Amino acid sequence: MCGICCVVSLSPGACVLPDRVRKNLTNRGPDHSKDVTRTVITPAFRCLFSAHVLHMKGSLTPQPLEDSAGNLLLWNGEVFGGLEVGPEENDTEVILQHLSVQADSTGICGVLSRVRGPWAILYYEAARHCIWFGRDYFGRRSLLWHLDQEEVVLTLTSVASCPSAYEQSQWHEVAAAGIYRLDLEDCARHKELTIEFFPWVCAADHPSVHNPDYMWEDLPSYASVVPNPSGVSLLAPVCAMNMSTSAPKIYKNVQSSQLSLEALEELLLNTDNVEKVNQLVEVLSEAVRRRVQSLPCSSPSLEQSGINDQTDIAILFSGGIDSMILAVLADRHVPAGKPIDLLNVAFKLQEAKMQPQSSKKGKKPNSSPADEPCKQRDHYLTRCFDVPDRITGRAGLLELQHLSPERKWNFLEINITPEELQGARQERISHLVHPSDTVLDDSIGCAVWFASRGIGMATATDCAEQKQHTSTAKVVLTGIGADEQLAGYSRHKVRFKSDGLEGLVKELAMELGRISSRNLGRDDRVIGDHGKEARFPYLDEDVVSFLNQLPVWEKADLSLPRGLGEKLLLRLAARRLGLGPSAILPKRAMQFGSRIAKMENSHEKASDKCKRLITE
Ligand SMILES: *[C@@H]1O[C@H](CO)[C@@H](O)[C@H](O)[C@H]1NC(C)=O
Ligand SMILES: *[C@@H]1O[C@H](CO)[C@@H](O)[C@H](O)[C@H]1NC(C)=O
Ligand SMILES: CC(=O)N[C@H]1CO[C@H](CO)[C@@H](O)[C@@H]1O
Repeated sequence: MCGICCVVSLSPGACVLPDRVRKNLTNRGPDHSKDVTRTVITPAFRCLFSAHVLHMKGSLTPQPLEDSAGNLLLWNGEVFGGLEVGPEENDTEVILQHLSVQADSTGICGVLSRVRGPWAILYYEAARHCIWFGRDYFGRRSLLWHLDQEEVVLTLTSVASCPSAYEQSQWHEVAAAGIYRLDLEDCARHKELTIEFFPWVCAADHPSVHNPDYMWEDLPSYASVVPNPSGVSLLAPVCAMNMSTSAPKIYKNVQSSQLSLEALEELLLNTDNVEKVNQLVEVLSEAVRRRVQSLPCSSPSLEQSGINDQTDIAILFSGGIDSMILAVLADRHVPAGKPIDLLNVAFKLQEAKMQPQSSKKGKKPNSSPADEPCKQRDHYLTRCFDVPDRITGRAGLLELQHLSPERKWNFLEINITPEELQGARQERISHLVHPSDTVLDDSIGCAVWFASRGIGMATATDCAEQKQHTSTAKVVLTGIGADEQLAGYSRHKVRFKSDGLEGLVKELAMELGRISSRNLGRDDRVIGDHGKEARFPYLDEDVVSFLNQLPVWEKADLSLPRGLGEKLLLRLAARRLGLGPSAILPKRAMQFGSRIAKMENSHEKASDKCKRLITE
């Protein structure tokens, strides 16, 4: 994980990175910072490249990385496949080597098409004075742009900050629809920023569906985005979605229309299902393996102090099926002696309000005056943090302990009071979430920020005592992408009821297409702020290709009851992996499961602009 940034200026004024942006960038890459500039006199342009590196593994590779020809690379990504990266090699170096030998844009697009894994890139091609920038096919890493209203200045950065009230110009996400190139000499000659667009396409002969103009709003008059003149594109790393809707007539799923484990079992008897389920388990397992084995080195200070049960891997954990499957698969691949952190966030329930002081939260066993005695097994806990995700999280923990009793599972109860939420939102989260700005972005952004920070109460295995625990894991697995691909949301059922399979499959294709702008950029900015790296196994290229090639009726059957029909194939996989009740838990969105939505104004719509995100 890194913070990368570049300021391009055709104006005589200064070419500087605002301090506020720099500060936020440094959080993402606390281990090494460096600035490099490039200046050309005629025609005049200047660029400032600023890189902030989080050291993940091997020896630290400083960025911007420069080669002998003067090419510069700022790479915020991971190569999980596609290009050979030897055990002693660094992926940043390998990417630069590949890019710097390319003679033209086809070559550059070819290299980036081959990478498997998340990335955002800034690349300065010295010989042609070109800057390339963009994000991977799904947009798993953040990249924002900003164009000055008066001066000809473009800023690109992983994370920004909220504009203050008197600033008009907004930050925008760089659309993960392709990559972009600025020919600086050409731009400087015309005193205009012409951004050439190279789209992702699904097959070599497939025309691009993206219209670049539409993705870049509010351009000042000196800037434009145009298709690249040679019609070069990048080949998408996944196959196109199977849009077939002609489900075989005999395709019936289950006798009993009851929501039960027996119903799942019955479905698993169908041999056709078994094969698909096994394939899904295999491809997901491999995706998790790549993400848990490509690891940060342990931080030297901890190594010296001899702490050896340091955790490397944490999972955003609600106890729901998506996170349970990640936990079971991580257990396969994380070395036996290593603990795994399960991050479970809860916002204080208002109806069970107790002492207002946040410092006393969670410490006093059953001290809540008016409340019924706590029914949960953790007697220390007052009911006020027993949100739905906490309850399913604990049940999930029991299932995991049963399946893998040797593993040390650190179930972290992360309890957040309204005061703490407000403070962190104002000071940090609003800046990180920006330019995402809806009520939903606020809820999820805050929930994910607190969860991934990983400070909470951990229960010892014997349940006797809880103590404060801080997760040391630099890698955070999240289950995002499962609902979008396997029809987990209630809106999918609504769409299915009104428009049948055809409506459903269109909805799924649309949602996968916009997942970067809806979720991934935001989540990357939020998690990256802790100097940690978000990894998304459900968005592994092989997993997506496997699911894309299946017809929709094999992924979900929305005529079945809730808790069974949505994400059906994943539920079957969960059962196959030995999971019990969690395999048939209905989907619950994080903002409701963690009860953060309950803390706020209940009359808001999720898509409204969130007033709380506006800073003074
Ligand atoms: C490459 O170097 C960067 C910076 O030191 C580090 O974060 C990254 O994990 C390294 N990658 C590999 C594959 O060694
Ligand atoms: C889509 O699914 C149908 C039904 O399984 C299958 O016959 C067809 O080959 C699939 N199409 C693609 C492009 O994979
Ligand atoms: C996360 C973080 O450090 N955010 C900072 C971003 O920049 C603004 C403006 O300087 C600060 O107020 C935030 O704290």
